[in-house]
Amino acid sequence: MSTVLFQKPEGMSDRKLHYCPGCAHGIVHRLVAECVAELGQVDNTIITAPVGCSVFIPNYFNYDTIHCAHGRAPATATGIKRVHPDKLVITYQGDGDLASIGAAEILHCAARGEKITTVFINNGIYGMTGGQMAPTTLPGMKATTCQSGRDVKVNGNPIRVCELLSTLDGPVYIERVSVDSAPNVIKAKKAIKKALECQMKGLGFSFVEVVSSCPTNWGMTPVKAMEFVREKMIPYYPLGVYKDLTEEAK
Ligand SMILES: Cc1ncc(C[n+]2csc(CCOP(=O)(O)OP(=O)(O)O)c2C)c(N)n1
Ligand code: SF4
Repeated sequence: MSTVLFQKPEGMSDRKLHYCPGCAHGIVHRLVAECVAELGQVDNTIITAPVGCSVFIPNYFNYDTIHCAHGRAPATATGIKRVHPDKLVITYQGDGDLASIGAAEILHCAARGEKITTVFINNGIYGMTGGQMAPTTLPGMKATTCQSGRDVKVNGNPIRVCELLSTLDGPVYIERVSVDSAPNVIKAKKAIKKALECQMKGLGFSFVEVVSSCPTNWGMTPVKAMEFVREKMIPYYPLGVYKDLTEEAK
């Protein structure tokens, strides 16, 4: 008799992930899949694929998937959820996708309190297109479009999305997490699960930001990139719960 020590969660395909070593996307994919499976929603989930490094989401999840134009996932998900209120609808978006070209989409979706869940990958850069500055690029951080480092006087200030969305009345649950360490991976999973449960209970819009790494475009080894997440990204993007109306909304 053989013992299974490790396997992919139900709902994830056997395809090999294409992500660079040390990229957070693969970790977050797995967390989403574990939560969906534990909630018994594998056959009831629809996830949007963004334009960005996670564009191949349809290869990795066995759920129904839909490709959205860059930044437009919240609008697409709104339509899907309104037509199929019993489905678990997730948008998975990078920071170029969500906080730049899609800023208006996420803002209005959150303000409307659409009963969907957004998983937001903040890696401080445009990964897929080769490392241009994102709305989340830290002051002083280098990108191909600010090679001496982001100068806030010229390039403007970064946007803290959790703080911004938590000023709106529509969201029910907003948390910022990271996957830089094993304890934080466990916390990230709890946050994603809680966000999905919010949706299953019909409470309203739920949002989880994951402070992530892009070793390739940061020009770092995977280990150094995780240190950068801890030492630079998290102090600027503090982890924690920004809004939780789950008790009141019951
Ligand atoms: C309408 C439109 N504008 C711009 C692009 C080019 N584009 C593709 S991916 C991308 C940035 C992706 O960065 P991000 O959303 O942060 O995701 P990551 O790759 O870092 O995961 C851009 C600007 C596009 N495909 N479509
Ligand atoms: S370029 Fe960055 S975001 Fe894209 S797969 Fe590689 S490490 Fe991940």
